[in-house]
Amino acid sequence: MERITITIDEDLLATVDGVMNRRGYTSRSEAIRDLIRDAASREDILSQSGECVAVLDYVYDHETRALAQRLTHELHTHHDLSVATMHVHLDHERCLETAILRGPAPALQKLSDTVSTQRGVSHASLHIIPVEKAHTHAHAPEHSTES
Ligand code: NI
Repeated sequence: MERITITIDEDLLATVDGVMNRRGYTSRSEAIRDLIRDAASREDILSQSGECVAVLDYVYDHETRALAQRLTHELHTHHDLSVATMHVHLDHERCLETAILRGPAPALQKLSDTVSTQRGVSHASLHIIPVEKAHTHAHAPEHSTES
């Protein structure tokens, strides 16, 4: 291992200490290493070219002008990436949506960015799962018209 010195502002350090206490790390170094590993594995997935599935969650204010239509429009524009969406009416103003997506990781990240940067959208989170085909196999042949 190598020892490095980093400069970090107090608020961010308080966040690191919070993570450390909640997750039971014994040192800041250990906590920071794991946080970097998390970020690195997300970056790794983004650099892969294979097929991925993803879960995109976000909360939005359905009273924000035309936001619901804009979000639906984005998913229709990318219907090739969009598998299904679940909508939950959280309260009088807010809706929670979970969209299941499928496609190349960079395209999924881009769609997620488009959704999460809309004004009125909060708590957006994207979880990408690589689904490389382990092997190929033949499915049952189609029904033959010959008898
Ligand atoms: Ni709703």
